[in-house]
Amino acid sequence: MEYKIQGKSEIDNWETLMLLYNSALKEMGTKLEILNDEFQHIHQYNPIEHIKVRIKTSESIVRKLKRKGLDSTIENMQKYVNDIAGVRIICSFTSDIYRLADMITNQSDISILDTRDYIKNPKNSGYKSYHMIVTVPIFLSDSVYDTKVEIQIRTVAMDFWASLEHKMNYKFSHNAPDEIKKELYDCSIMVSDLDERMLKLNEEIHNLARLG
Ligand code: 0O2
Repeated sequence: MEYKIQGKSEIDNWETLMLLYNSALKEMGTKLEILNDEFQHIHQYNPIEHIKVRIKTSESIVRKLKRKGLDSTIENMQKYVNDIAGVRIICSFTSDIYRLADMITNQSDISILDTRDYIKNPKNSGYKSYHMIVTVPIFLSDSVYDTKVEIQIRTVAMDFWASLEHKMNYKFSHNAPDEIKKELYDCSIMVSDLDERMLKLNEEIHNLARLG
């Protein structure tokens, strides 16, 4: 997907680029905190367990561009690397994921560029998560820049699985033995099962507590 930071003037240096992405993470972090607080205020519970933010390292940005057959220019970074600024939101239940995605979509200053539902359509590895590529406006002294952020929303169980799979790929340089990949895939089925059962259980607890 091709997208360039939209602003009055071109971004042509690394420092300004990083300033924008760091600011976009701060903006998104504040927005999410407010949504979580409002949800707590109305429904007496927090849909967000915790939030992790990160800026992709320069090495990782260069690697991604190389993989796509592109030169490491500031322009290509803005256009083709969607996850330089990344926010990971961890929830308790799958229903919270879709609730949060809707709340983010409803923010009038956020534009949704792309969504990928790896929960309804998991990757072959078993990877599950809900991904959104959004832009958030960053107001500098003389310009406004719509800056891209990748948001990954997943349950605690999905996050646990993805961390181990990430570690496996790192340790084996994406060449893990088949039996380990198979075992991890089986675990991803257990993760889906656990998420489904915990959601049902939560609903039952909620209903019983309301009656009693
Ligand atoms: P890192 O080290 O986390 O930054 P695209 O260029 O948009 O076509 P892209 O960016 O690979 O392709 O999109 P995708 O598939 O939505 O993945 C974006 C990010 O999601 C990845 O960033 C990972 O963080 C995470 N992810 C995607 N697939 C997997 C997976 O199978 N296992 C795990 N553990 N994480 C995954 P990076 O840059 O690959 O990695």
